[in-house]
Amino acid sequence: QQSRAQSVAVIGAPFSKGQKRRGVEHGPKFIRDAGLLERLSNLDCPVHDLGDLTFHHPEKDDTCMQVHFPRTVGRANKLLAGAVSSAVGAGHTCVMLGGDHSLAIGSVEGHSRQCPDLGLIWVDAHTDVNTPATSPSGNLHGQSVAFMLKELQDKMPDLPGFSWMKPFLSSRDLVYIGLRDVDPGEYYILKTLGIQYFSMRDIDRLGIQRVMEETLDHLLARSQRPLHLSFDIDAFDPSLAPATGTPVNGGLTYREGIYITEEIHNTGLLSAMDLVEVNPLQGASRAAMEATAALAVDVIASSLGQSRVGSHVRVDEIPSSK
Ligand code: HAR
Ligand code: MN
Ligand code: MN
Ligand code: MN
Repeated sequence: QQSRAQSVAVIGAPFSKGQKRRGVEHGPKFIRDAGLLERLSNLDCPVHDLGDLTFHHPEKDDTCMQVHFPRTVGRANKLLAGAVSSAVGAGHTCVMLGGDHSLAIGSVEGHSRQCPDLGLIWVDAHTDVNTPATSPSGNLHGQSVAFMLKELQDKMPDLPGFSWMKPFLSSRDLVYIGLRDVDPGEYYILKTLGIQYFSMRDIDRLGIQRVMEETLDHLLARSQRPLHLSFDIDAFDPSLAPATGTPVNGGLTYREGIYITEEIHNTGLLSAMDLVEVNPLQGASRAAMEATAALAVDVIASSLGQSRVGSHVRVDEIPSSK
């Protein structure tokens, strides 16, 4: 286990126009209120809270090729990409608090400006790889990965709001974990591009230890490279993470989720991460909402080195009783 005392930057992205449910824009505030900064201050790395981004929404943003709010989502991601790129360029491990998962477009793009060879680990119930033409909903949070993949370039229309970016990721540089709700078009894309994925069924068969071994082997066997973790809280079972927009039964246990982040931390290569889709208004009760936010804090802290055995604050002797 490496323990570089890499500094951390936290960026809040209160944004919800990648989907239709209100409330996910409050994610950053609820994750902070659940004690994120305090928890990170217990790790051995300096933490910089860069605050929340301010998104300016265009007045008129008509649906285009069935895609909702393309200009709003495109513009927000352009802003976020710049912020993530600066944070990573300044040497920080960047933590982006969403917001909905369309924000990964900007977060991963900004990261890749500094680290063009990054590998992406997408932990989610969903693949979020619909193109505008395969999307059943028109929601951009279900299409984020399609904007990134070079192999899908000729399937992607030129949408207003997205002229600032072009695809930057190869399908071999991506691994999915936790899948259990994949649309027909998405399954076709997974298979034809040969994307590495571990569904919940695969986790049942192989166990999470083997899944992480194969995930890291797939991304790191040829060479060490920076990692981006994009963690959708709906990867967890809804009993653990009820406050999210599109819960799907049969998700990750607490221990599976934390094992994933511990293994990623232990590579010493985590360079940026997203924690998205915490929607406090979707929780049935205050307790449900707070449990989801607390889980998000655990995922982030564990990704950054909080360990289940000991912590980074070292004790060198047992104080004498005399
Ligand atoms: N696949 C569906 C769509 O494209 C639903 C995906 C959205 N839900 C998410 N993404 N939270 O991970 O609309
Ligand atoms: Mn460590
Ligand atoms: Mn998602
Ligand atoms: Mn999801």
